[in-house]
Amino acid sequence: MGLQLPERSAVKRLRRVSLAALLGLTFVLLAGCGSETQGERLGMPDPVTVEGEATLDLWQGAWIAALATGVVVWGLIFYAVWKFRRRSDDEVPIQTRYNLPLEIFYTIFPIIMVIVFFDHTISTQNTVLNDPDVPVENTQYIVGQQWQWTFNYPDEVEGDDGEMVNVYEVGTGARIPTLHLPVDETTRFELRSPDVIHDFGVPGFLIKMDVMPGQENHYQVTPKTEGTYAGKCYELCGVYHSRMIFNVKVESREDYEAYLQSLYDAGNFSEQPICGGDDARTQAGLEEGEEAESASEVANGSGDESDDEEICA
Ligand SMILES: [Cu+2]
Repeated sequence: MGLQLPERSAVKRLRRVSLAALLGLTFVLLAGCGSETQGERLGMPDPVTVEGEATLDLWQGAWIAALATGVVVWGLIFYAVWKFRRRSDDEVPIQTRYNLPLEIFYTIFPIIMVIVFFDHTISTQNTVLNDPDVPVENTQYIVGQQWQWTFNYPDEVEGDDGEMVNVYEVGTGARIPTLHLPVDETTRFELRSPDVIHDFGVPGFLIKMDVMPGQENHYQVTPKTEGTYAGKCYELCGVYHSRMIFNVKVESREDYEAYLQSLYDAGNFSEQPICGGDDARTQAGLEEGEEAESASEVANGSGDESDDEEICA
């Protein structure tokens, strides 16, 4: 017995499927217009940085393109299923067919799509990693160490001897550190690790990046609004990985400078950015005295290093 569908119900079903596909496409296209809710952002958090908006555009654009392609493909599948169905028990539909224009289309079009996706990805990547049109106003050295973060602000505060010094905050398992950022200024994060791979990210930045020993990774953010945001390590980096949480405070330039000065006043300053705090390279299970030298001692001990890029090398 062959499959025979009553003509009328099949037509109705096709209409219903087409209508559903059209509604779906309309919803998706409209979703790109507002971006006020997480649904409209297709699951992305609300971007708090200029760079995050570029990432959101890429995300939404890619989904719209992918879903539009899906609708065309599904439409063609249903059309082919309907048009070339077996019409009677005695008939076997033609099994081979070719259509040269169609074959050229489905070969060339995906290639064009990949090129367009690639182009948009590269331009967004350039924006979030190092936009040549946007001058970097602040550089911060972010060190991920087992199992907390050290935030360095090099050459930001004038020391008592008139030299600009680096000020820093070291987080510990018991004290969650706060990274301070001036609003409406572009800050570049230089990511360093003295031990294992960590991953530095804040959901509202719409970017996270591995912090790898021996690798100088970086990205930049331009926060748009003042506020406090939560961040964490996104790479399972050891037994106390879950303690690698931190806060980000976006504030005015005056508050930012006052905070940096408070770090200096508290004695948290050095000539060069420090590579992790006292907890760095402290491994659970090691006997007392067997522990590796703290990374800050390592960094401070090699005080004649003048190149900032040497940090955690
Ligand atoms: Cu980590």
